[in-house]
Amino acid sequence: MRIGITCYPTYGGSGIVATELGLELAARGYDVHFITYANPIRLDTGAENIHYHEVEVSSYPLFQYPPYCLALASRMAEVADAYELDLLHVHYAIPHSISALLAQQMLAPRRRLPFITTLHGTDITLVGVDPSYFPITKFSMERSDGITTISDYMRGRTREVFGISNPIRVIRNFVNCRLYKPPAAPCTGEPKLLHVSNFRPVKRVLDCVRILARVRRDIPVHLLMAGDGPERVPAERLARELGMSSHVTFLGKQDHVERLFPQARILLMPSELEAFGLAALEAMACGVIPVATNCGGVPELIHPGVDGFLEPVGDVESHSARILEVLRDEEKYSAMSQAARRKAETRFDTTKVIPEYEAYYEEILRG
Ligand code: GMT
Repeated sequence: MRIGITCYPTYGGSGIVATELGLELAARGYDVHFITYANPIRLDTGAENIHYHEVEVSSYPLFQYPPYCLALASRMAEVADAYELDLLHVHYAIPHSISALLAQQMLAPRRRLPFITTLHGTDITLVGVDPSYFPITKFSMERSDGITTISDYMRGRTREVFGISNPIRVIRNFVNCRLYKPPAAPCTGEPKLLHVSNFRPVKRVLDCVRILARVRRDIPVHLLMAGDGPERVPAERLARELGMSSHVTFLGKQDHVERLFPQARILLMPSELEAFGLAALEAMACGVIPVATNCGGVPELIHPGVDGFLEPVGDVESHSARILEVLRDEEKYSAMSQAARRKAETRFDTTKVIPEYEAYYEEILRG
């Protein structure tokens, strides 16, 4: 099967899922064509059946906003034609879904080119509901040949907010448990807390610094902050104000987070909303206990008190209390860490989830 994949190639959960999916499919013998504006991170294998087609958006003085959506549609149609793609799979609805629809229509006189839209989170919960994007997002979903979401929560929100009646398949995010694994030897030194995100306001990055300050009143810990985005400077400022600067390291964007997770004891995910919470799953695969918020699709991943914690959004005290609880009780830590790894392996490993995508592709191709 020949598949065209489009995503945001920069740092972010949807791009990571799309790239890892492409790599896994290629490893299973599919011909995978990434059609994106930059080479997706983590796409560094050099495998023969992985192709990358850059979308170039030329500018012109008349264009205050260069029409990326149109350049993408043209490139999709061109690549689909030249490489005889069987289907397009776009990640994050806006604007990828509408570009796929245009590409499909361009090819329609000659042949069928179905496309699947995978909804990841803010494309529905934040950006898609903005009045300027709502009608086109709804339209593109209604015209998709298949829709998948990454959690039951996302399926419910999509139906509720957009009122679409198309079937929506839930295919959860996944992790490669051979790559993401616990450290060979136990971590030494000050226990490390880790936060991984795009530092957008929805991630509540400042809460991580507040949690660090609270936990350090009882136990010496160090905070690693991986990623970058609009909340980084405010977080650095808050760390200075709270006297925490020497206890936090801002690592910036990281290409190989699988090397980072095993250094940590706890993952902090204090988000306002998460449609799934991929970083929590990656942490669990490495035996790192996630202390997350009880929001969106996260309860579908974390069983509180068993393989992680779910606390109220913004409740720094309760997040800190949970961290102290497990860092003070090695037996409890170890039991939860093993349970986290076990869940990642038994429910969310690539070997379990990728076949769901393969079966879905077959269904869509059969029409
Ligand atoms: O978290 C973000 O803002 C980035 C966004 C993305 O599309 O890159 O992440 C969403 O997709 C991830 C992968 O499916 C999910 O694990 C995240 O929970 C989801 N983020 C939100 O819903 C805020």
